Amino acid sequence: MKKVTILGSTGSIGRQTLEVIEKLEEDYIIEGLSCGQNIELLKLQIEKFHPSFVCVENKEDALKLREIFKNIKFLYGEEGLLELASNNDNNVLVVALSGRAGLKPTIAAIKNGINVALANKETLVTAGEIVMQLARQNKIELLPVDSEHSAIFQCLKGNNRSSINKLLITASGGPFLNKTEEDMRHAKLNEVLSHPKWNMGKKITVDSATLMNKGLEVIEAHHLFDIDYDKINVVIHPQSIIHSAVEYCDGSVIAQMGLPSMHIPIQYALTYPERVQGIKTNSFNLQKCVNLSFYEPDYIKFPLLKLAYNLGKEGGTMPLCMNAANEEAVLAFLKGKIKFFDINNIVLKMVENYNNIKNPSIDDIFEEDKKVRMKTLDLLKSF
Ligand code: MN3
Repeated sequence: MKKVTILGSTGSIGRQTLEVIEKLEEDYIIEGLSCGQNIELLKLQIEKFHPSFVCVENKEDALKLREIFKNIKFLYGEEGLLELASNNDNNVLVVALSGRAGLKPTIAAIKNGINVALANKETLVTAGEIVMQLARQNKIELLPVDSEHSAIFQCLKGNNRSSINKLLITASGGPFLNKTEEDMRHAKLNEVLSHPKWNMGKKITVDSATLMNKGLEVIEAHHLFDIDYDKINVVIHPQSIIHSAVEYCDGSVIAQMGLPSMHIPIQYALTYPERVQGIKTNSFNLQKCVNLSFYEPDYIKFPLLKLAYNLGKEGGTMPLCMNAANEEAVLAFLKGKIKFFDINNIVLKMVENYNNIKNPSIDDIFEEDKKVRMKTLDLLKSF
C-alpha cells in the first residue's frame, strides 16, 4: 500500500490526482491534503478520502474544521505545510501548489527521503540547482507530473544519458498560434483563457497563451534531466498527441504519445516504475491521428519563450526574476488591470534592469523573489 499526500488538493492538478487515486482503489491511500481557502471543496475531499492530516492556509479555518472532523490533525500556514511535507509515512508527496509556495515543502520532503511528484514549475525554475543536488544527495526520485517532462522521463528509460542528441519539447501553441500580433494586442480575457487542448488552472492557461509556460518548461527540463539548453528544442504541435520526444545519437527519435489528458502523467508519477490500467478510459486510436503537424515556434510573436532560453543560460536568479515578474503581471491581467500584451512588456522590462545573483542560497531566492514582486507591482502602477 502506498501513502500519498497532496499539497494543493483543490487546484486543477490536485483534483485530477484525487480522480486518479479513486481509480487506483485499495493500493493507495490519502495520508494528507492541503489547500488554500477552498474549504467547501476540501470538506468534500476529506469525507471521501479520510486523510490523517490536513493543512489549510488560515488558522481560523483550521480551528473550525477541527470541530467538524475530530479524528484528523489540522495544521495551518507555512509551518503546517512543512510539517505535512516532512511526514515520512508518505511514499510520495504530490506538490501541486502554484507559485513560490511549492519550494520549501519540496525541499522538506526531499530532506526526509520522500519521493516528490512535482507539478509546481517555480520550484525548478527558481531553485533548480539546489533542489536537484538535494535530490541526488538524498537519493529520492523527483517524478515529473507535467505531461512534457513525464514524456521525456519515459523516453529516457533504458538509454544512456551520453547518447542523447536533443530533447524535443512539444507545445500546443496556445490560442494565438494562428492569430496575428494585432489580434493578441486586443485579446480579451476569455480568448486568452480558452485553451484549445488542455483544461488547466487560469495562471498556466495565460502562460500557455504567451508561451511563457513553454519557456518555464525548458528551464525545468534543463534541471530535471541535466541537459544543456542548446540540446533542448521546442516544437509546436497543435494536436498535443506527441507529448515530447528524445532524439538519440544514432538518429532514433523516441516519443511518448497518447490522448491529451493529465490523468496519465499524474498516474505514472504515482505508480512509477509500474504501469497500471487505473483511470484510463478511451483507447488511443492512431488511425484517427491523420493530421499531426509540427512547426518552429515564432520567437518574435512570443518573446518570452526566447527570453526563457537566454535567462536560463545566464543562470543564477535571472529565471527567478522572469518568473516572479511574470506571475505578478499575469495576476494583474487576470484582475483586468493590464492588457494581455503588457505581460510581455512588463517581464522584459523587469529582467532588463535586474542584477543577477550567481549561486543563490535558499534565503537569497526568497528575498529576491519578494524584491522582484514588489518592483513589478510598482512598475504595474504605470500601466
Ligand atoms: Mn506542460
